[in-house]
Amino acid sequence: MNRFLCILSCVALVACAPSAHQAGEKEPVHHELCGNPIITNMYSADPSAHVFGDSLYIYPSHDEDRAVGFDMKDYHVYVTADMQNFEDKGVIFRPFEQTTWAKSAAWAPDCVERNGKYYLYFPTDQKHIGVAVSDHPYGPFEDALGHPLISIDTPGVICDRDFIDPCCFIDDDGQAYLFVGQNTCCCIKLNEDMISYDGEVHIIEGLVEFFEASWVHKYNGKYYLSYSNSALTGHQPEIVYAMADNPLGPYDYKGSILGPVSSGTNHHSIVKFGADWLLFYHTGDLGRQNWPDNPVMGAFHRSICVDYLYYNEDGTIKPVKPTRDEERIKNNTAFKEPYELKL
Ligand code: FUB
Repeated sequence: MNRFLCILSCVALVACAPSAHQAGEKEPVHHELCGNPIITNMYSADPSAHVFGDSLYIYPSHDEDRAVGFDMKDYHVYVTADMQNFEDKGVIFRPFEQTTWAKSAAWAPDCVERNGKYYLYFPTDQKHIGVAVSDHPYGPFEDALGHPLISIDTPGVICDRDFIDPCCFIDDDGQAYLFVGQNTCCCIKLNEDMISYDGEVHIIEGLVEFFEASWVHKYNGKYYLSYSNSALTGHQPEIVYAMADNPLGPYDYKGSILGPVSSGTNHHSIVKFGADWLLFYHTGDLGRQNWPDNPVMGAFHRSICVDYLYYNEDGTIKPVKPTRDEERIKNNTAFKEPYELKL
């Protein structure tokens, strides 16, 4: 080949080489974060964050103002396109009013999208997991089954404490998994309809000091199961994680992502939004600010935070250093006057 032809073919090769983002595809956007906590209009905990379309949705638990204990009755959703403004879309589901069977403890939920429908998995009564469905990510949701999807006494379930904290993960091949439980991490493979499963309960192996708050995500072909470790072993719970080649494991324990937070309980989610990987979690900072004479109120008046999450070259996760914005804490409106604490 003469020199001219050689240069020409090199130029053609470069021009035809696929770029990281093909023509027409949008370059992922980097979002600046607004400061923690991100939700300050009410108390919110157990953030389950998902990207649907161009927006990020957060499905938290709703800690009631002035509650003494975990008093949660309904679910809100928050939506953002820019990580600066979080719109409260209001109540999307009330399990005690909208089901015939749920009576108490509407704790940490999760929500996923499949074939244009949205499925809200919610725990109640510390023993049931229900599923509600909607045509929109912001509801309204309706009980899909008229009974729980799975309960603590379902054959195959191993649970010696609360049967709570559902986390739904949909793999690239379309198989959906629901992880759930305290002390033991159980998992069921959901059917295509997302409201039934194949009957088998899998017990996840390889987790160290698993307590609660399981969350599964995928990065570079590997599965990451992160969770809150046990408060019963003499330390405050941390968010730790393990990695596997298969969603059902066995998992290989890796270590801590987030240290103890000011609320006692630790509960998180991990999601990629635009160019950034994000760790959502909660703290008791608003509760502590609003109940200065009673620091335990931070445990029941939590609020959602977010920080960037980074990976090492080998795929392990770098520990996250939580950030805190004093102005946002001071100016919160979650605390509703007049102050009347009934202990
Ligand atoms: O919010 C109530 C419970 O506290 C959740 O289910 C646990 O994960 C812990 O955050």
